Parts: sequence; structure tokens; C-alpha cells
Amino acid sequence: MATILYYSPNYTRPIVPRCLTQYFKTGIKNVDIATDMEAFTENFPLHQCPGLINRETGLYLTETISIQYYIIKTFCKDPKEVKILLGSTILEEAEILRWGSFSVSDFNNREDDYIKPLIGLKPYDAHAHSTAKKQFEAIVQIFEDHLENHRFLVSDHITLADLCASSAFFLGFNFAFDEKWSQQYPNITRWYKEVTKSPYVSSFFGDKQQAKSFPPPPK
Ligand SMILES: N[C@@H](CCC(=O)N[C@@H](CS)C(=O)NCC(=O)O)C(=O)O
Repeated sequence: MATILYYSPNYTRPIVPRCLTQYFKTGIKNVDIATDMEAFTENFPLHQCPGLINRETGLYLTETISIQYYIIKTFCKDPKEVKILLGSTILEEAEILRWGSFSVSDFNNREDDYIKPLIGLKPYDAHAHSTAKKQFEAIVQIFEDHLENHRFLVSDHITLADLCASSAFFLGFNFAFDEKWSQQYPNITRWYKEVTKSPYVSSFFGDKQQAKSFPPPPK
């Protein structure tokens, strides 16, 4: 039985795990949860993806960071490349985990609360949305300030932290962050454009375009 990576094209957290399975030619089968809902639900009762499973070997992983880590450590044949992606000192490893976790937890959740009501993927409530906007602006500023003095999040090259964070920013850049937004956040925009061109993730980002306009609040 092949190892299966469950994903959904509607969600951002599985983007990097999927790209890594392809980049490292892992043979892991990428399965859209919509096409295998019964088995997905049976194995992943929280209904969250990504999820990685091989019933024969007993491999069972949830959590984006853990799955990415497993794929890189298992399938990247070049120890130097592993260090590039996952860090070459304890502090670098810790920083990569820090930014990766921050991106797929706090940042992702605040971005969802801010962007999804604008595009009909969550109910819109004007008061709740005004709070969500403030919360999002506070977190996005942390990236903008950091990237003012750093080309990438942790090191002078792309690490897993950048890949993770670029997938978290995808929702915004795809549906809302237009040119005007980019003028306000030039460092994030410069960084996002560079990271998403990386061969690690270009299989996903290659044909994606930045949003043309920021969606107005629903009436
Ligand atoms: N802590 C998990 C969260 C996974 C998660 O929330 N995934 C989202 C997609 S990006 C999901 O499946 N949402 C569906 C749901 O919560 O019902 C991780 O880091 O992987």
C-alpha cells in the first residue's frame, strides 16, 4: 500500500507537504479528501488536512510541520540540503520551527478570520470583522518589520520557515492582496515573490497570480 498524503485544493496548509512529495520524488500518493471522504474521516476524525498515513507500516502523522519535517528527513538524499531547509545549528532549527509554527497557526487563523468573510468562505459580521482586521494587521506587521532587514525569515537562504509562511500567505495574495496592498507591505511582497519561485514550491505557485483588487466587505 502506498503512503497517502491527504490534501484539499481548498486549503493552504497542505500546499508545501504536497510540493515536497513531488520535489523529492517520494512516491507518496496525494489524495484529495473529497475523493476519499470515508477513509479520510475514518482515519482523521478532526477532518483536518494535511494527514499522512500508511496503514501497512503504521505511519500516521497529522500537523503540517511534522509532515514536512518527516518528508524532508526521509526523502532528501543530500545531508547539506537537509541542513539548508531545516537548519544547521540548534538556534537555526528552533527559529525555523518558530516561524513555521507561527505561520500555520496564529497567522493562518488570523488571515482566515480577516479574508474568508470577504470572499464568502465565512459568515460576515461587521463588528467581528473590524476586530479581525486589527488582529491581522498586527500580525502581518511582524513579518513586514522582520523582512525589512532580512531577505528570508531565518537565514540568508530559503528554509522550511519561508516555504511554510509562503503557503500561509497564499490565501491573501490569491484573493485580496492587490498592488495597493503590496505598496503598504513591500518587504512581504518582495519576499513572497522570491520564495514562491523556489523549485521546492513552484509546482504549486508557478501559475498563480496576485489578486487584482481587494474584495470590499459584503453588503
Ligand atoms: N494543526 C493542524 C491544523 C490543520 C488544519 O486546520 N487544516 C485545515 C486546512 S488548512 C483544515 O483541514 N480545516 C478543515 C476543518 O478544520 O474542518 C496543522 O498544523 O496541520
